[in-house]
Amino acid sequence: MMLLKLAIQKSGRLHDDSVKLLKECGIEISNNVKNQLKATASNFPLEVFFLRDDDIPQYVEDGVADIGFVGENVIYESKKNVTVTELLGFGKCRLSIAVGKNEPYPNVQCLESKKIATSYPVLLQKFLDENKVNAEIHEISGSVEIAPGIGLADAICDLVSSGSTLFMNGLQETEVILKSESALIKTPTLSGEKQRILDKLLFRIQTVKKAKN
Ligand code: PRT
Ligand code: ZN
Repeated sequence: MMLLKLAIQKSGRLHDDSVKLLKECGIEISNNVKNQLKATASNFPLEVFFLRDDDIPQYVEDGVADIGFVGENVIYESKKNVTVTELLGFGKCRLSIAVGKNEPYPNVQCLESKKIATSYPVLLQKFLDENKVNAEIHEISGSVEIAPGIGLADAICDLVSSGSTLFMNGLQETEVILKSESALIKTPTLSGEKQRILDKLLFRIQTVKKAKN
């Protein structure tokens, strides 16, 4: 029996919505998925792998997983050769630039020669290049929002959803460089048989999405 291999986040902001979407598609996977590395659906030809979200594009590019559910921010930052096949409607956020709330920000040119802290150096560099701005990118892996307050950077580029983290750190959002939500990505080469399983899954996902609109 051929199984389509799906990678989803093991734990974190996308995990519950990923499992919920499968459930809404009528796909049953065992209850206690949190402590497992993989699970097989009982009523659909699907095997689910639980991974760090950052690792999902690589696994899908390599074909270790056929498809994955992961944020567009992670997909485009990774530069992996995968196809975004369907947007999933959860995990919505934006990748934005923010500066101190009292800093003047007339336009993007005011970032010239500034230090910007981010976990998204690829997407930030692309944005700066498109706007012909030279700035110094400081790559840090977490707690980006505190960087201006401790004198590590003049600005940040980080994910925002409600905006309360920026507010609590005395920052103002000045540019949105990417709007992101979770997406289904697909490996570059999929056998005909697996593509047919994927088509069935996509049909169900589209039906679930339509019912929500
Ligand atoms: O362990 P693993 O590597 O799998 O998870 P992770 O810790 O890297 O990621 P996780 O679970 O935090 O986020 C997974 C994905 O959720 C992200 O890649 C985004 O696609 C999506 N997402 C949606 C968000 C947010 N909203 C979000 N608000 N990811 C992070 N945040 C953070 C943001 O970085 C900031 O620190 O929340 C804070 C801001 O939130 P607000 O509401 O205060 O603006
Ligand atoms: Zn991650």
